Amino acid sequence: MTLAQAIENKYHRGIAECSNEEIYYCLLEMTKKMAEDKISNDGKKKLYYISAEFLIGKLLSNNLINLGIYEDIKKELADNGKAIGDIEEIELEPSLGNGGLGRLAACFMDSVATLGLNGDGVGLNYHYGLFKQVFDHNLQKETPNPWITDESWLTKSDISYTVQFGGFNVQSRLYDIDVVGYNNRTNRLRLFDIESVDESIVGDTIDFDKDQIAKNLTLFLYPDDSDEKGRLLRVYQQYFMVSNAARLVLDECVAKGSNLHDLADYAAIQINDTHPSMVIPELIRLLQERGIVMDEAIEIVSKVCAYTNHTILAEALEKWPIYFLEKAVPQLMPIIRELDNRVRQKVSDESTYIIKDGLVHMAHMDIHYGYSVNGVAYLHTEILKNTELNNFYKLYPERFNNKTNGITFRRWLMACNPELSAMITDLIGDGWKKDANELEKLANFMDDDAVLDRLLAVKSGKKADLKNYLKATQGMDIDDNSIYDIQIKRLHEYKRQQMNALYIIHKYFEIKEGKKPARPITLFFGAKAAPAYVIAKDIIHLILCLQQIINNDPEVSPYLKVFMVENYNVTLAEKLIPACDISEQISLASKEASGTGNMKFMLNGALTLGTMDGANVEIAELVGEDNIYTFGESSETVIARYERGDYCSKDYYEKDAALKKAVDFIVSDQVMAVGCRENLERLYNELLNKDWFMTFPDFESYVATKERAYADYEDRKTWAKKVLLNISKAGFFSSDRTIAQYNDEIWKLN
Ligand code: GPU
Repeated sequence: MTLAQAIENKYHRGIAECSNEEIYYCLLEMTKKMAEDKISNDGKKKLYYISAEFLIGKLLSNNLINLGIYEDIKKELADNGKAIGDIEEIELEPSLGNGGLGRLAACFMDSVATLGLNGDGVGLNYHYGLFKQVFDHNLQKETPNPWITDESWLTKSDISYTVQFGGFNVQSRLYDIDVVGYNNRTNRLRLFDIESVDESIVGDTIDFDKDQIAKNLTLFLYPDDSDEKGRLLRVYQQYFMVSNAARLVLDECVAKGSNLHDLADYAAIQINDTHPSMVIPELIRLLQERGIVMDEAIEIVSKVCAYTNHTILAEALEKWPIYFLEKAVPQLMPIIRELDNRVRQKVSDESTYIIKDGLVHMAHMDIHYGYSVNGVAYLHTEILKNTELNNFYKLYPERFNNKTNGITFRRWLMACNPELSAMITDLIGDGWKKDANELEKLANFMDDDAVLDRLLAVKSGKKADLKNYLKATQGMDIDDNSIYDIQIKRLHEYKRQQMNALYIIHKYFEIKEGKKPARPITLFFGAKAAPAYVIAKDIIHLILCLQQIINNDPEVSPYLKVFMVENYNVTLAEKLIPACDISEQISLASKEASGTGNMKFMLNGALTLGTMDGANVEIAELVGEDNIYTFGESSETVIARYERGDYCSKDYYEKDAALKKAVDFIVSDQVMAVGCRENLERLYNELLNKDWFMTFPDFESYVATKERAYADYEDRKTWAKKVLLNISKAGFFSSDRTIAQYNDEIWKLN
């Protein structure tokens, strides 16, 4: 059916006579129908990817591309005076994730379907998802972000379970979102909700009554966990997610012929970080309920569950107080105690016990009772094996493996950068869309001036697009002749947006002193800070203050501008990434497990300015040192310094005059005039007295390397060659490769 026919049937009018809303809802209906026709349950064994987050982004364009009808629809719309971009604007972005972990899960689901594998995602249907970020007086404010409309990608199913908590029950309801593979089958995202959810308890802020679990359970993603009630609510959410997931797994496997003893022939469960870890005791509990004895239940579950670790940050490794679990999920505690006792009987190393000092260590349970443990980049997995999880590695070396992250090229190239996609296809054909390694063929054009010119022209076009978009949506005045230097990711001290801010101050002083850059520079930021993460919010405050001071200074703004986009999300990422010249990946070495933004930028022709951390290490290896800007101390140096415990930020501050000047500016009258004393002084003191993520030792090499990148940018032809080389090497970072490895080495579907 053409769009015109669908519109005629629905509205009895032509496309040109319809509003953008009407067209959107018609396309939604039409696409959903086409996607559903491709739902398949083929394959005896099925993957269940359980995750608290699926940051799927808008779905219309992606689904049209994966169904192979994007170009036709775009043309039909254009013929009727409509732009597909305007129709896309109608869709609200589901905000079911925080950042990298959730976006990775979404890319993985796309690749699982695209590779024709039988696998669903299982998670929660948060009504307000992550908060919407608003800037007010240079401060982040959080407001609710409703995204569910009457007609949406969600389909209500008839699946519902009673989930038991300490003292009360709730009734669940499953909603599905189709996951359309690229020219392949449709799988599903299974999102559980509660029947008794009550949106009316949320007002204009993200505060709500945390005691009324049966009303609030699925309202927000990771509600504020700065207080005990918030953390307890998170336990309720996690159990609700896994109890539903476990029942879904068992019911589907039984329906397919499993007698439960052979569950591992029917199901593989991937535990996405520790948020779903309670699925292990819950499955054991349910198997016992269905007549299987404890010994065998443990054995079965241990052949089904595999765990992915996404961080070495100690504060992110979940440990729940026993009394939390006793209160929320008392039925699990006897099982967790039994699992711990069994570890105690066979293992002497107390550091690996599940229950210690009144806390339940979720990752420990996953490692003892899962059959696979993986990190998400080569360096990360090495650090897990040799340092963080070394005691476990010694017990179970065969369980540890690496799966370097990846991204789906459908969304992160074909959909967000059709101009670059078309250029690539003109040069090497469209085989790269199914086999990303074919991008290597671009290396044949390294000395072709016409190709290099076209590459630069595509980039200029995307820079102009971004300029226009941000002018229209956020009122920003951007010079598209400037270098676009972009840092977009969650705000966290280890990601070191504060170091970039110190660079900006440093540059501001240089310009004031008459040292003007060869070409104007625009620094973009996009980042949300967790509502309770005080210093992260102070860093946003500093950046917004700098934006106000610098952009309004007629001496400086012709050469340097700063823009922090409001409410950074997937939709904005899709506009920012194709326009980027320099990709900031400046985490403290050893702290960023992988990063995936780094891969998206590389694929879209930005050069990386980064530390040797996470997947940056693999990017550097692939492109070679001439085609990446690396700087800073190594992960070994950093880990050794933490072990010695002798880092003193003040020493660096006293020794480096440029650094001192930049840091002092934070509490200068000039910044105070546009900012809040409390926030700025707190940040200043934090840096001076702690600087836990060691920005000061890397500052000098960061500045020097950034300057070198800016200088290199002026040799446009050499720059274009580096860009082309980067794109040609990006194939490795396709999530199709990552998923093929998960399947070959962990899930073994088919
Ligand atoms: N990550 Br743990 C998150 O986004 N959220 C989390 O709660 C945890 C990890 C990220 C890592 O920080 C990032 O390095 C990685 O690329 C991403 O997960 C996907 O593995």
